[in-house]
Amino acid sequence: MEEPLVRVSDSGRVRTLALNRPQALNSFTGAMHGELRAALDAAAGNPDVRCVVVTGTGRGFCAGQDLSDPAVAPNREAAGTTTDVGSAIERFYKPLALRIRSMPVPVVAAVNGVAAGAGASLVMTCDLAVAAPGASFIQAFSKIGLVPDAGGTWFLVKRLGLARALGCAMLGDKLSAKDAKEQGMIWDVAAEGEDCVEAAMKLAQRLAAMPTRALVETRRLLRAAASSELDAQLDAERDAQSAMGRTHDYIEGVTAFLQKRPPQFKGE
Ligand code: T3D
Repeated sequence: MEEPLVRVSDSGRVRTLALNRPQALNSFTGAMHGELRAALDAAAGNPDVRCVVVTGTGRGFCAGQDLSDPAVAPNREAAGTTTDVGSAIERFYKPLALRIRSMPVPVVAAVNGVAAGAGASLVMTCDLAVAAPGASFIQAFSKIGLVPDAGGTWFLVKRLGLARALGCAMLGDKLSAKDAKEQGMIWDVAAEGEDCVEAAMKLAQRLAAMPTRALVETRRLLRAAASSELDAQLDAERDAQSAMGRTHDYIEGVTAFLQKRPPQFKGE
C-alpha cells in the first residue's frame, strides 16, 4: 500500500497530522496539500477531536513549497507556457492558512526540525508551537527571489515586530529554536533530550481537556485585537462573553469550582 502524504493518528482527544514526505523535508506538493486539507476538514468535523497537532516525519518539519514540482517550475515559459506562482498561493496556501485559522479546536505545531519558507508560515498559523531544540526557522523566500507567503509577512510583523521581521525576511538566515522562542515566533522549546512531539502532545492533551470553544473564541478576539480600536474590542469581548456565558463549559466550570472538583469540559 502507498504511504500517505499525511499520516493521521489519534491519542485520546488529540489528532496528530504528520506531513510525510521525509525524503524532501516534507515540502509541499499539490497532492500533499490535498491530503492535509482533507485531514484538517475531517478533524474539524469530528466532535471527538478536541485538539490537533501538526508535525513532520523524518528530520524536517516542512521545507515549504517543493521546488522540483513542475507546476511551479520557473522555466515553463521557455517551454511555451507561463507559470503564475501566485496561482499556487491562491489554490493551496491561502486556503490552508484560512482553514487552520478557522479550526474549531486549538492547533499545536510540533516543530521536529527545519521549517523553511511556507513551512515556517505554517508554524506561525498554528495557535501554539513547540520546537525541538535543534529545529530552525528560515525565511527561505528571499534566497529564490520570492516574498514571504502563506501569511508569512502578516505573522512575522505581528509576532516579531517590524525590525526583526525585516531582518529575517530579507536575510533569510536560520533562526534557532531558542531565538525563535525568545523573539516570540513560537511558544516553547522542548527540553534537551525530550521528544518535541511528546512535549507538544502534553500541551495538546491539556488543551483538549479545556473549554475549547472558549479557547477558539479567545484566538479570534486576540487576532482581531491587533486591528481594532479599544471600544470596538470591548464590544467584541462583551458579545463573545454573552455567548460563552450560555455554554455548557461555563456552567460546568463555575459548578466544579464551587463544588471543589475538577471540571469536565466538552467544548460546548
Ligand atoms: O513556488 C510556489 O509555488 C510559491 C510558494 C512558495 C512557498 C515557499 O515555501 S517558497 C520557499 C521554498 N523552500 C525553500 O526554498 C527551501 C529549500 N530548502 C532548503 O533551503 C534546504 O533544504 C533547508 C535549509 C530547508 C534544509 O537544508 P539541509 O541541508 O538540512 O537539507 P538538504 O540537503 O538541502 O535537503 C534534504 C533533501 O530535501 C534534498 O534532497 P536530496 O538531495 O537528498 O535528494 C533536498 O533537495 C530536498 N529538499 C529540501 N527542501 C526542498 C527539497 N526538495 C524540494 N523542494 C524543497 N523546498
